[in-house]
Amino acid sequence: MPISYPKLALTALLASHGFTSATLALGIADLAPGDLVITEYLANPVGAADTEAEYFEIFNRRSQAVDLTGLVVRDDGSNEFVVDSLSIGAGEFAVFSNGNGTALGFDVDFNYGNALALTNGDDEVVLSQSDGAEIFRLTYTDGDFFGAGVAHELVRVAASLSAAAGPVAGTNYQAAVASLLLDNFGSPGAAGRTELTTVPLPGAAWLLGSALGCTGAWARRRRRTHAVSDSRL
Ligand SMILES: [Ca+2]
Ligand SMILES: [Ca+2]
Ligand SMILES: [Ca+2]
Repeated sequence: MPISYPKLALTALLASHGFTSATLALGIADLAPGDLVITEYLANPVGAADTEAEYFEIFNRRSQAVDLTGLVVRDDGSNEFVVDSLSIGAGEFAVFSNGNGTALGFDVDFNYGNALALTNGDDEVVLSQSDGAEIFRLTYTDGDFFGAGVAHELVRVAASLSAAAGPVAGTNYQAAVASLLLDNFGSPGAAGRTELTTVPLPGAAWLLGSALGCTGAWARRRRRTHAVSDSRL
């Protein structure tokens, strides 16, 4: 017969044995290729400037929270920034934008300012560890393949998917259909049309992780603004 523990009692029990959210949250160095996936991008917003309304979305495939501090985000040119403080819950999304999201009506988890641009033609967004090891690579050759203002949504978060390409060069992404403001379409912070899969944990680890996950202690998300010049749009 299954044993049921009250949530707070179990959390206190775990804490008394030295388990904390910091103990169980993963760091960037713990990740394997494909553990973080870029599930959506909007390179060419309409009705708002490219310099304030571009965004991309990261999905955490792991069944544990991930502390993204130290995550390097770059392209193959001069765009690059390092995440200074942000956590992403198990099976959750984080929205990265060069603005605050108000123009198109969505919430932003990390504002990278002008440190990175999503070129409307061809571009890349690479998520990597500090030593350069790539966790995920998005490559595209047509930044508004479905028309200006239509975000590209990943079709499926397939197992071991660590690189994906936009339409023309590849078929990993499809047109978003959910409405944003100013006749833009996308699902920043939500699955939209993307079919999700996550990496399962062994039973005992899942129990500990879900008990602490209920506390919400590690689910913090902070917004940061950076000022690094780059003129590519
Ligand atoms: Ca752009
Ligand atoms: Ca770029
Ligand atoms: Ca989405």
